[in-house]
Amino acid sequence: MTRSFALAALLALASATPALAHAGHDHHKATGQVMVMDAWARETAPAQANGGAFMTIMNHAAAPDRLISGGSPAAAKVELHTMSMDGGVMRMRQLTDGIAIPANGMVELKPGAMHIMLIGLKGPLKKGETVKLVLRFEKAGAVRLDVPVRGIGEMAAQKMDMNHGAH
Ligand SMILES: [Cu+2]
Repeated sequence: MTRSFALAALLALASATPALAHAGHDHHKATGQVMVMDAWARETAPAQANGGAFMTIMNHAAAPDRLISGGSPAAAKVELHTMSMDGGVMRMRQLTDGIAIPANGMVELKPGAMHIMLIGLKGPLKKGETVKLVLRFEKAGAVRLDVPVRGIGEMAAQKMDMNHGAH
């Protein structure tokens, strides 16, 4: 089951990615050219109030861009967070200045590091479903995503997908 799900997710990504890239080139040629790859959200327990979403954001433009905010119909609000060690304790804090995406560079949002937080979930994120997410960039504008929900046990499979996706 896990394997076929990972494959299905990979196929879904493969078909979704070119469309996104194309939209970026059509509408934002002169400003930002942002592409989101390998987006996924982690499944949540029924009582869990918040969820995390992770992805690789690439900026194909010669100028830096910045992820400034996000939104989702699945949550009351979307925040940009980071995690860091503070006196031996992992702490999460909001990145109120957004996340800089370097010119011709990429930023990886992943568990234990920078991530997107869905605050006030309207229901649990269920493995196999997708979550609608819009990311707003300073220059590239809004990027709309259908983010697949994955189980915690599928993180190894996700790593494999990412290697394949990047090359
Ligand atoms: Cu968070």
